[in-house]
Amino acid sequence: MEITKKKIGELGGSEVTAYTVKGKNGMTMTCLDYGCIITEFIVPDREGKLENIVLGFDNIEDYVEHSPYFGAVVGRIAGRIKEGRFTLDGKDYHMAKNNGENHLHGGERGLDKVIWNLETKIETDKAQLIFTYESPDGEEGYPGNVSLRTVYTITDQNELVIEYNGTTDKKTILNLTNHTYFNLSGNAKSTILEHTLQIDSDKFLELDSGLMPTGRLLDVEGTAFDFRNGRKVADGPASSHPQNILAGKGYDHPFVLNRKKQPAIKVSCEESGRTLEVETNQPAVVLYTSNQLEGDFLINGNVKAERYLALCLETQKHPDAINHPDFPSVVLDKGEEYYSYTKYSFKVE
Ligand code: G6D
Repeated sequence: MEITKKKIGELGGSEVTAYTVKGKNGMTMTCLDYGCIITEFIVPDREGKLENIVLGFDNIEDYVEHSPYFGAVVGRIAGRIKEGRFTLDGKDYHMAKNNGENHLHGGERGLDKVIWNLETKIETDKAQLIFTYESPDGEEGYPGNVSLRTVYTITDQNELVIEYNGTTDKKTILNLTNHTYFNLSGNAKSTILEHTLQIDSDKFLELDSGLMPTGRLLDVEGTAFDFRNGRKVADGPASSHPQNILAGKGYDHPFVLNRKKQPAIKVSCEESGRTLEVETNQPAVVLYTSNQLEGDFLINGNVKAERYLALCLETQKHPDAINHPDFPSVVLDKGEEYYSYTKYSFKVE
């Protein structure tokens, strides 16, 4: 393993640095201390061809101007909070409504838009990028001084493990995820519509027109949401199911993981032979198929932004859980530790 770094620009008077980790079996990952953003992820296809399988930019300005959370850690609360408000121990909190009438991905300046401290650790067959950030009490309207740690572990077995730790000095809410957009065809040469996706999930969360969970869990049986035995992503945009249509003709839904088998999720690309397997300790995963990825800008240097160019697998607790007592709790109290684990394994078939 080897790690190199280089300054790629400045934001708000602070330097932004890119770190590149190179494994011995072809995997190379580059990320920024800004938002822990994964900007490039190179893995081999079945012929050994090394290509990038994530959406990103090669400059910081494009991230600021165009990025829909490409590659970023999002939070303090991933997903939406209805009307940007919640009550904790009888106190009402009101936060930015940065997505229509709702709060999304930690607000106007969420964790994807701050510069984290970064230390590196290297061993023979793995390397770690250890990001830390002290989120002050009241940041984006969230209570508590929260100490955050994100660790990316990259191995010579072409795996990426993402772990989050969080502690607080007073009761708060916390639910982080990574918002990387994957496209296993390589260099986004095709959309993900022909990718095959498998998710070990019997239920998904019904969304309202604002993409907020209604609280109802819907059965995947007999719908385009049934990924238990594998299904082409294209089935979503082609589906007449009201939830596929409501999401902008695709998926933007939390799936409740059965947690009976690992990997919980598998993505396959017949064209390249690449596969991605996901294991996690989280109870849910939001599948987003880039239904809203449109705009007049280039991604990865030469790819025009277009819908269905990639898919996100945002492992997390259920969105808006603070307003749904029957969802797994996102409350973190003083003396408790928040911990989240997700492993991405890249293989070929
Ligand atoms: C859209 O609804 C989707 C979100 O799920 C996604 O995270 C965002 O675009 C990037 O708002």
